[in-house]
Amino acid sequence: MAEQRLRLAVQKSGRLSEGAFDLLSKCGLSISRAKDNLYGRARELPLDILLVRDDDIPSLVADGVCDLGIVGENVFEEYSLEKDTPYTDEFIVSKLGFARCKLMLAAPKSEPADDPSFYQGKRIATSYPELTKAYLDRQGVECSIADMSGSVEIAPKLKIADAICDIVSTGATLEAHGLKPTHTVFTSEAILIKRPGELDADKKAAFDSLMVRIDGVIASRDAKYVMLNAPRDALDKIVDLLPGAEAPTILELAGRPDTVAVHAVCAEQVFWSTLEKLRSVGARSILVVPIEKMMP
Ligand code: PRT
Ligand code: ZN
Repeated sequence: MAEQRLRLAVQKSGRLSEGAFDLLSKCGLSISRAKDNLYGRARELPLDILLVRDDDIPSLVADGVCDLGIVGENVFEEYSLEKDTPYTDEFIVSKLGFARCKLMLAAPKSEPADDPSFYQGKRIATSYPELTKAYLDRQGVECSIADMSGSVEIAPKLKIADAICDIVSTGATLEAHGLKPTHTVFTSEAILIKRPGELDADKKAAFDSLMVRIDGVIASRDAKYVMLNAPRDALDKIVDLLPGAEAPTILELAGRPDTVAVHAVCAEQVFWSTLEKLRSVGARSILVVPIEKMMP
């Protein structure tokens, strides 16, 4: 029997596709795209990519057309609420750390909207009716929803709605339309979802290999290898300052028994301010080196 290939749904073009293809590339996968741009194929693993609209990804995975999907948590959660099924735990495999954004309520700048009660009885335009209603229900606020598929930010000006609930990243779009964000309804990033249930053996092997790579890419994203020299008596302070470092390697410098070299993998970002602090407690010759791949 022919080898079964894992199927992954990815947004064809938009705010998720660059991050998704960047992730696959960092996983060492080169994807050749079919001429129609609806389909891609990885060379290094039995993995096929379906290029689709992001809104279709949750149902493609839930219905078993695809085994996996990369989608915004906001779109997935909206779908779960719409289907009235607590899909979350079963489906979400991993948060992917890109396409971060917030779904926020926003009102015209002149309105006193600091308290959620401002939205009582108001008409709110959104592409996320379920998430919006669920949030306002929790606040004990009743409102009506104008369900729009795009250009939500123009609704108040057109008098279609009093306020909106939309995705915000920099806030520039709200600003340009005379709106201000007031409350965060949902915080989102790209996630990897998987259809529940067992995969057959070929697919399972490909999935396990893909996950080792994805976990490695995520773990090494902020990770740095830090090397420095330090007076032996400042060692405790220095190790405390290294962000997210476990068990650094300490080596004695030849001919200088009072000085040691410290080598550590820092799991979190290493900022300039951290280097300044390290220097102020005696560290010298500090090197911060990127890590390309990591595997536990
Ligand atoms: O065509 P298709 O249906 O596949 O794509 P789409 O147009 O529905 O989605 P797309 O590509 O715009 O967004 C896909 C996903 O990216 C969303 O579901 C979110 O999870 C995530 N994401 C991250 C964003 C943003 N950032 C974002 N800024 N989605 C939309 N925006 C919009 C925002 O609403 C605003 O209108 O981008 C505009 C600019 O935002 P500001 O705040 O930077 O001005
Ligand atoms: Zn969409």
